[in-house]
Amino acid sequence: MKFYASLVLATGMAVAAQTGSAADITGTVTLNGTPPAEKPITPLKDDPTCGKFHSEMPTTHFYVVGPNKELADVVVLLKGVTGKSTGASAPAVELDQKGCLYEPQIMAIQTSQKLIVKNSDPVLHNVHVTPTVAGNSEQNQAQMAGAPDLTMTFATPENFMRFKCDVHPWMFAWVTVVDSPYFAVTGKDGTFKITNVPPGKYTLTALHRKAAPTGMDKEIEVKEGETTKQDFALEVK
Ligand SMILES: [Cu+2]
Repeated sequence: MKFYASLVLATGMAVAAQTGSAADITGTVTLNGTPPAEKPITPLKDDPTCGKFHSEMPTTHFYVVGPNKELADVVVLLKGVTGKSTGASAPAVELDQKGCLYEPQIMAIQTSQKLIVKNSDPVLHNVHVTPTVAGNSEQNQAQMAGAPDLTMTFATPENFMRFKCDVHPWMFAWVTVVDSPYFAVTGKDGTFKITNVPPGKYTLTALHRKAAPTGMDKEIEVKEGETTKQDFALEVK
């Protein structure tokens, strides 16, 4: 009985130590300057099939900016942290094709994490992945209406790996592959939260396809059990 009690105590302490050591990184990304007007996707609106899915003229979404300059679609990650992926056991994530557009257009996954590519449209799409980093292979697969989901994984970190559709030349998505679970993508409020980061010094990078395609770096230190706050102010390019 005594032995059992001490085991429970030991386990409890181990859990407490674990939750106490790792910490979160949070912040907000804002955009300075006025972004250029988004471009109308006229070929989509004019397409006899896909055009029907859009009552208004669809546009690009290069800069998704909130009322207080909050910037969405920014991938924030710990630069150079590799070999820490938990992707093989992490839940799968989805990339959909809807209204002849990829949804979402910006996302991030871990290496070895399953990416499920869906076709929610009653039309044929052709999913064409064009990696630029050795280790990630090009993929080119037709996906009929109602066809089963495609499942993909990527082995190597890559920023903004491009997905295109060979049937609809306006369809793009950019998927960033990270070799750790330490990343987040900002939502419409511009905020991000990276959780359970082991204490240490890191370079935190904010990547935006237009404003910071190669990333804006900030040197940070994560301290045990203490939330690290780091904002980014990107500039229109
Ligand atoms: Cu398509």
